[in-house]
Amino acid sequence: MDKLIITCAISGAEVMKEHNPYVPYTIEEMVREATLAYQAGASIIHLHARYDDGTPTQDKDRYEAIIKAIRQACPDVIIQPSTGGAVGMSKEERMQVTELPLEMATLDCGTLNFGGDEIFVNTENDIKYFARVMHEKNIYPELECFEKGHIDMVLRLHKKGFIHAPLHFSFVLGVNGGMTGEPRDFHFLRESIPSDATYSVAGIGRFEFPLAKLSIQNGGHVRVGLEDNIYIDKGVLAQGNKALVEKVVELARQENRSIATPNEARKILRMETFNDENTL
Ligand code: KMH
Ligand code: ZN
Repeated sequence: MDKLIITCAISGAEVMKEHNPYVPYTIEEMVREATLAYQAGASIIHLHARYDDGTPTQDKDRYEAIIKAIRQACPDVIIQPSTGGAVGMSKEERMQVTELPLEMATLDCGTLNFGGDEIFVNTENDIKYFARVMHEKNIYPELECFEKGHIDMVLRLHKKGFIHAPLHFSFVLGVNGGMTGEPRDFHFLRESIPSDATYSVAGIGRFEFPLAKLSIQNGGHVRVGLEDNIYIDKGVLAQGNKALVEKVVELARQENRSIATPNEARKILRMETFNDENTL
């Protein structure tokens, strides 16, 4: 089994300090959360930029400042900005970040309800557009799938030449409007992707750690972080992203799975051709 790649989704676009005071807004807070997560074992930092008051933004200058500051503290970490942004942003707004020289970014692979009246819109043409821009700019796409139909979309667009290998999926399970994160959901998705594809699992809320354990046991990779879950235990707030990463490292230790460094993660994900020019 490959070593375990831990992604930490440190900030998100919807979770606020009112939910957990460790959610980072300022550049200094972003660096603190990223560095502690990296030191704990995360090799990929999934990043949503915020302004100092917590407002989510896809502004490329803000991303650039955050990425440069994180890179200074953690020189080899893989930084994966979001092209999903926050619900309601236009695709042009979301794509601004890809004007930067990026090694990796998310590519959201379908539309879904996102709680209450919110809809996270990713039409087929949007996905083709995001995939084309990222391919032209040599940005490695992490294929975010919130339900099985999104995997089918990836496989169809891959066959038609819009999405290119290597295929690395992220199953984001437990969004209020997407697929839940029960073991049968995990197995269904895992069995739905090509055998040479890689995958990571992000369980939302209470699904975070049970899914992390299943993925560790089955050879998948894991995403945790305050974007997905603010609790370390039922009703107990996590004291930052570090605590969530540490809990996954302990689960991996129990399952005899060692943790990948960023460079090992690059090899496992077949990213070698993506990382030469694309780092700030
Ligand atoms: N904030 C969500 C609406 C991504 O990062 O690409 C979308 C999201 C997905 O978080
Ligand atoms: Zn995200």
